Amino acid sequence: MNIDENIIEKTKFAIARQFKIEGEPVSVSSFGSGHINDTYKIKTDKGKFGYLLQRINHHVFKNVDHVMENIALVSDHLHQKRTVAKITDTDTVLTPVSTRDDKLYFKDETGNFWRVYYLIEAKSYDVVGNEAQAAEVGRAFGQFQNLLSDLDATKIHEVIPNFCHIGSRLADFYVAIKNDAVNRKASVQEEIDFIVAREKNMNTILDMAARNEIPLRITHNDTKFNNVLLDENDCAKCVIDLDTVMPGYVAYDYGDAIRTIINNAAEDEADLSKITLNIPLFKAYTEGYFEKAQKFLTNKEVESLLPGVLLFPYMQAVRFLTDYIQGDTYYKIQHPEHNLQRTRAQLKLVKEMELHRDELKTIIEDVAKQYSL
Ligand code: ADP
Ligand code: GN1
Ligand code: MG
Repeated sequence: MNIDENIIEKTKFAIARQFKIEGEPVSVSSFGSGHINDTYKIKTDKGKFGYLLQRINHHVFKNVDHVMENIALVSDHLHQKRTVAKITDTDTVLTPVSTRDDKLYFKDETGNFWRVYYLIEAKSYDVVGNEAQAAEVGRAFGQFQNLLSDLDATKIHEVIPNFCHIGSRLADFYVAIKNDAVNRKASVQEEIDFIVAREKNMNTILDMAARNEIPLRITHNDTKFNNVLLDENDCAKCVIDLDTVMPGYVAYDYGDAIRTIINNAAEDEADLSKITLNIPLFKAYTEGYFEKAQKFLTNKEVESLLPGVLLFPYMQAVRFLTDYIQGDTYYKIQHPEHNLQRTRAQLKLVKEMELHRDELKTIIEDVAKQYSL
């Protein structure tokens, strides 16, 4: 345990007490497998709620006020919409708990930022188990976008500018290569060449946007499978991880979700032969997604979905490799070569997508046709 972790360990209980939680915290334990924030489950000695404490990664989210304002706005909007529309599904809304002095986060004396959510008794999975789960997560993200489609986008802060902008991600990649801060460039030339060779094919969504063919909506921007909680019957309970809710294109959310749904292996699988496409899961997610998203999708947005699918494993590889080349400063890693292993896994996914491109296109078109899109 380093000094930083030691301080956190000692102060977690005190931090939990800063929030309006019922009862006294009796245990605070590490939780989840996110790559960005530090997450802890809090148990208390009384009350009907459990809580989730998070240390917000303020190196990634530089303006914590903006992050929390976005989350509160989205959470309130989702609560309101569900009441007005009398939505009685079993799913629920991610809800922050405020501090005893009515703030959305607590800043400790060492400069760390903390927040608390009500704990939702449900599970997240890194790899999809079956088609029912894929369809349910498709419905959850479709419904999420649908319920946010009338939220005033000007009220949302762009917490990480150009978060899904491939041009910007590639620019960062080239800066990392140029600086070669930890002398790793020479060892990843094959991966660099692979990325450079495909650069020109990755602008479809930005080109469509530049021609005003697709609208800017409010999107989640981190739609990996483990950002939806499922209950014991595999029903979606809640879309979580609202840190990156920002204006974006629906193809971004669809593409990032498919990146984790369609992969027969984990995002960071070391054995590349295991990274193959699970087409039935792809179809199930697409059907679930359209069930909810057909309410607002335009024909051009439907056309943008396949480019989104091809873009996201590529962009994720660019991001992981950039981090590897610059010395692992962004994502949490479990071992020194983790970001390279993640890069290789995502590049294998790109290759698989390229091979099955036509098959994927036909499935999207067939599902869209059912809704005359
Ligand atoms: P990160 O940005 O690091 O991915 P998340 O907000 O996604 O952080 O949280 C990490 C994990 O914590 C999630 O994958 C999920 O398992 C769990 N989690 C997050 N929010 C809740 C919640 N309100 N209730 C229950 N579990 C949650
Ligand atoms: C991060 O926070 P988490 O683990 O859900 C990242 C996403 C990446 C993802 C790759 C703020 O998501 O953009 O797609 O890792 N979040 C941020 O697993 O950068
Ligand atoms: Mg997450």
